[in-house]
Amino acid sequence: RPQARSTGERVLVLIKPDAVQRRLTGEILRRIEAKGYELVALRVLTPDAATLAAHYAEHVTKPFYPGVVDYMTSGPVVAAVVAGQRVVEGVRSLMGATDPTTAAPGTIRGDLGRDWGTSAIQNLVHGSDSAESAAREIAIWFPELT
Ligand code: RTP
Ligand code: MG
Repeated sequence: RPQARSTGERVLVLIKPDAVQRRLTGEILRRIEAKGYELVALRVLTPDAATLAAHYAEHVTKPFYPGVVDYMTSGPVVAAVVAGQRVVEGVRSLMGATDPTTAAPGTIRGDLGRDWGTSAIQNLVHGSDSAESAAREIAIWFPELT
């Protein structure tokens, strides 16, 4: 069967429900590929509460977490494993700041984000924030890769 070629650093990317609904999947993957990163795995699914609780373990007790669950279960997401040199930092840089209203122009969130005024920040994408987070998150979304 086909094998992922990639060696080296990997990151988990989620294209969140607002981005999928707004037909931004191609544009977001285009930016990731244009930067030179390699797509290693790709899946479309609507996350369940257990998957989100594992993924957002550091946030489950925060006041905004119920809004995150409503947001993230509102429709399908695209989950991807992306590889490349210093890809964790690189994808964070491509995404921009958490809140699209302050994310810099030129970033995914800065260029494409909208302020919906909802209970969770709807910011189009997720990218793991460290190599350790990436390994943990890839095991959640792509158990077959680990
Ligand atoms: P992500 O984990 O999704 O890549 O985003 P991030 O690191 O930039 O932000 P983080 O602090 O990890 O927050 C995770 C996600 O929770 C939602 N959020 N809402 N105050 C709020 O309403 C609030 N704060 C965070 C966002 O969807 C954020 O991406
Ligand atoms: Mg985060």
